[in-house]
Amino acid sequence: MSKRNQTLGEFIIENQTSFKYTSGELSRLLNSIRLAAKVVNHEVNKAGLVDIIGNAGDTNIQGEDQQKLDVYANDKFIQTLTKRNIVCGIASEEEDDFIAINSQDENHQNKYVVLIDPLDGSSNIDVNVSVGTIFSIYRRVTPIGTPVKIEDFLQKGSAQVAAGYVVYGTSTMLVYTTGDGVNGFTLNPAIGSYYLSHPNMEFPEDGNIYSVNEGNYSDFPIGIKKYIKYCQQDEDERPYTSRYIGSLVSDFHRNMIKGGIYMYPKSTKNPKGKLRLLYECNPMAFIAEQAKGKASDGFTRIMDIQPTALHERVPFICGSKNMVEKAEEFMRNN
Ligand code: AHM
Ligand code: MG
Repeated sequence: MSKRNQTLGEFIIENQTSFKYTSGELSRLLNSIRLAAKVVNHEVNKAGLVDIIGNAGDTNIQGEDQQKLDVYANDKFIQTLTKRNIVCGIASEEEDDFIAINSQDENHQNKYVVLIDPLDGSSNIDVNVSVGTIFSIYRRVTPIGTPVKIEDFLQKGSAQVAAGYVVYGTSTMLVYTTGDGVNGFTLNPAIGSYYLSHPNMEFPEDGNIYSVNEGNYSDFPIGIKKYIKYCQQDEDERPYTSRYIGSLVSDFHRNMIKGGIYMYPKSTKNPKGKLRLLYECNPMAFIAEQAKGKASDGFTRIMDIQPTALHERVPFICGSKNMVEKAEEFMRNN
């Protein structure tokens, strides 16, 4: 039973037995993410004070400039997960290829792989706007005790055993699911502990917020254009309100609490959409569905898409169930 004011550490231990593959390994893994997120949080909060903002000079596989905090967060999560010897592989949005981890345990018994977007929304870092970390956990499909292979990472989202995000906002929160609902924990920075502040989070079935980068409007598919016009009509509960932070985690988090829809459709500039199926869409889709919301590419359930490459992108529509279904209706009929 979840109790408010329970710490995340206590919650993980208490709920370990309700997890279907009952395993201390997943708990240890979640604990490592909790720890790395605390360290990254400290650095994110210092960003305005020290000269850590700005480009690190590297370009990632998507051809985007990496900022120093991206690099820092990437290193921190990889280090923590590698050193603690609890996963057999990691894939990161910031790394070209996956990392196979040689367990120091001679039997190589680790069975989980982690996919991570260490610092999402990074274009917001140097303007003091919220950013986030997104993670996704799968059981490997290749035999335990052998080096991980690409197929361990290219699994459908429906195979996820856990997913979550950290939002570095006005307060820092860690929100995650192991397939048994969604719970949110707020960091008390004075003590350094996360406390259960949002038990059993759920998207309202309907909402009145739509989040999309309307700067790309002229490029959007006709179904999305018409849906946006529908959101703006003065009828029934509409017009809806538009809110777009440009940080997926923050836009999602707000919509889950208040009711809303987030869309990153394809466009001429991003013919497959912008967001990555493995690092961004699948974990957010798992959380959304566990919170009674929905996630789709406009036609297909996100978690049913068979990934074919580590860094592939998909159009993403996610949020309150009735709103996503309405957007899908516009996509189908146009
Ligand atoms: P990133 O992984 O490079 O940070 O990009 C992902 C971000 C999302 O957080 C956000 O929703 C979206 O990109 C914003 O894109 P845009 O600036 O094109 O609206
Ligand atoms: Mg990202």
